[in-house]
Amino acid sequence: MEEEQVPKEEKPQVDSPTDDTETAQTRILIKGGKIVNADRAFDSDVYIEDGVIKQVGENLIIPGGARTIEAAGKLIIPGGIDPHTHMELPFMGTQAIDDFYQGTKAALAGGTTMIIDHCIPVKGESLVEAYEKWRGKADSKVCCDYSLHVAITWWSEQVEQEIETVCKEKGVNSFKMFMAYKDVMMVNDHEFIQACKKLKAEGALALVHAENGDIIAENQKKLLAQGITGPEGHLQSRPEEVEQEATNRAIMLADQVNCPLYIVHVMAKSCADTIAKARRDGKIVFGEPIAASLACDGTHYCSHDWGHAAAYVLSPPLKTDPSTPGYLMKSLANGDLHLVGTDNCTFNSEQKALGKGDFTKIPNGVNGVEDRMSVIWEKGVHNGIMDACRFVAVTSTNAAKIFNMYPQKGVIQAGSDADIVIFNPEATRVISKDTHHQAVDFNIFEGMECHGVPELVLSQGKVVFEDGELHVTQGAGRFIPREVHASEAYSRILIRDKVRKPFKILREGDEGAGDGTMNGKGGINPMASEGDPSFATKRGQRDLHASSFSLSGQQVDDHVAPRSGRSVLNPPGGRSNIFLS
Ligand code: URQ
Ligand code: ZN
Ligand code: ZN
Repeated sequence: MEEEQVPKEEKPQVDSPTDDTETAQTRILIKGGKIVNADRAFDSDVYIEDGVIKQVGENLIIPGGARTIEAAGKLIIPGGIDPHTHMELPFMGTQAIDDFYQGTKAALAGGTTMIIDHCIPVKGESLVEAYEKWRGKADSKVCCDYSLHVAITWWSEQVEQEIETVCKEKGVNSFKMFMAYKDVMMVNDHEFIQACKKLKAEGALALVHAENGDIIAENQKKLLAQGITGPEGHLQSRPEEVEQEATNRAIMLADQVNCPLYIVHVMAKSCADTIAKARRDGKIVFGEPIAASLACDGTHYCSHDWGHAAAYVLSPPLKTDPSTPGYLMKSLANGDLHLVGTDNCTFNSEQKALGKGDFTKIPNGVNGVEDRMSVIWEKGVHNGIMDACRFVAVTSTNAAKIFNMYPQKGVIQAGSDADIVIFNPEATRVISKDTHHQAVDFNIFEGMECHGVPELVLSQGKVVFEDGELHVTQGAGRFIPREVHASEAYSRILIRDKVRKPFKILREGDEGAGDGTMNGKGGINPMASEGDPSFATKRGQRDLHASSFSLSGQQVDDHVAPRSGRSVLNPPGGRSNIFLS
């Protein structure tokens, strides 16, 4: 990895440090701060060596030569993990302007020390070849650690086989499907189901962009035909129910094949509620709002300044209901939603102008990767919706757990990577395109004053941001491989495999009919009433819990000869109430 060619205006990074500088760089003691992990906050010091947290505690005994950083009054938090970015994505006839270098540099400046980006094969393209291509783009540019979701934009036996290869050989455990972008990235329900079946078989997580791509295409045609060509057309082509229907459909389909599901960029109140209800029903689904949906609304699309309105175009669109950001933030705080992404996919004003006269050609995407941490602190913690521990959970720890990188990532503890932010909760900063480190010439949070400022950032144990200055090295970031079967998603899935069994009704003439059991072939018929001969019990014995009949007198299944050795599968919902062993 070559040293970064630092443009003149930037402070030269530490070049060829002498021995003691090298030691100071690799040995760091952070003193006097308050460590905030997802589970608790406590006063303690942190000792770091060679990129790893070696000790957490007070009065630490450490080797000589360490640099001491005083952090009294500051919070020591795990580096942010942004689970949803698209650096230099080729999209809608152009390419996202923030590449893997500038995008990760900006991430570090904002306190995010890892991104999970997307490898998106075009339809018909090999997933493995696309993966290698994306690695080739990113590895030499990233300034912080990263990983990749791989998109499934088409379906075939080859795709099915390559999913296995990507899981087993490329360190990827998360795959994205789009229900929108018809004819470009969209998969239909059959393809979505097949993909979920395969992902479940491999122990991987299905991510979904949930919008109904077919009705969007219809709406786009209708609106253009009516002469509505501005960014307000984007908003009207994708009303909230277009997102909510697809959210519900994706949850149902994935659950039917017992595949864990992750809904990206949750933009609507009704979608947060749909996810919450699904989880209450026992489904394994995670919801990811983004910084944009937690801090902005869709009134911008009606701006008379075309460029301003177009800058907010992303899909699903921001909602015009001004209570949406607060509602989503409360859903995030209470656990209905789980972690914050940004969907950082930036296009400059002249790129957005590709859609002048036709809103369907406005490249979709906004910024967020640099400002996410401060925006969530301001809108979530500073105004009392969540506490600091929940902030760490939703900006770092939950991503580490869901994508199977915990505790290497997402926590301040011995043995974890030294991706650490010294965070000043009382400091403020005003967000602006004029001061941000991103390449894009617009910032959707322009002018927003935020409490909660990263003052110093460590990436792999090296100081990469301090006193407002970046000291990054292009290509220093690593690709972080992720094993399948993340327990956050799969611990229950595997149990459900055992419990969720279909039942079979045996009818007159069927083999085993009339003996009251399901002939060992099916679960107990939950619809059978006590008088029904198929009111089965296991091995012909009475299920004292299944009905109120007493032990004395004629019994509903006296005609059933006691049987031994026959086991029946459990009824839907598990083996509760089965008295029998
Ligand atoms: O859909 C996505 O997540 C990508 C293509 C970014 N653009 C967007 O509008 N969300
Ligand atoms: Zn999307
Ligand atoms: Zn995205």
